[in-house]
Amino acid sequence: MTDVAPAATETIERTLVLVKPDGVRRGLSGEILRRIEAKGYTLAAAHLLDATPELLAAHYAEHEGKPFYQPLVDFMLSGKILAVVAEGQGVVPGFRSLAGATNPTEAAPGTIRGDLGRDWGLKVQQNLVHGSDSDESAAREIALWFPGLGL
Ligand code: IDP
Repeated sequence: MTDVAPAATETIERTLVLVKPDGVRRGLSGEILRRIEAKGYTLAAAHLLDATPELLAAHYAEHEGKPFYQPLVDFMLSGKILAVVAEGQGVVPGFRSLAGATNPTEAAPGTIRGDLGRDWGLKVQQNLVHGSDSDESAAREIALWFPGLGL
């Protein structure tokens, strides 16, 4: 593998990864970080925290009003979350490829959700991870989960 530091002019791409409470509870945080690093991305920041209703309302604003919204918020409040900023060229789509499809039953083998997730018959997809869906979302979400970091 080539291991080349970015040129000074290269824009550093970042994404927000969340290891959701099911991932932390099941002891999968290390395995998920291992996959991010094994792919060649760099961990720029990480912290374990309890989310608040206010933080989740901002993070999931686009889903407000959907049937799974309140179960999703309740699930995200049910335990610790590991919030991570990962860096690297193409990391936004790249991490979503690593994560796999939203529904872990449909997620391809080889992906985090496909290998490690399943349907638990609950009202929300407990699918282990979140990854930002665009550079704009990443910037917004990193500011929410890492206020004051200045990234
Ligand atoms: P993503 O996490 O794959 O980007 P989004 O559509 O942004 O998926 O949905 C956010 C989260 O809401 C999902 O990761 C999942 O936990 C939950 N979710 C999404 N769609 C459904 C659904 O149809 N039923 C139950 N939960 C859902």
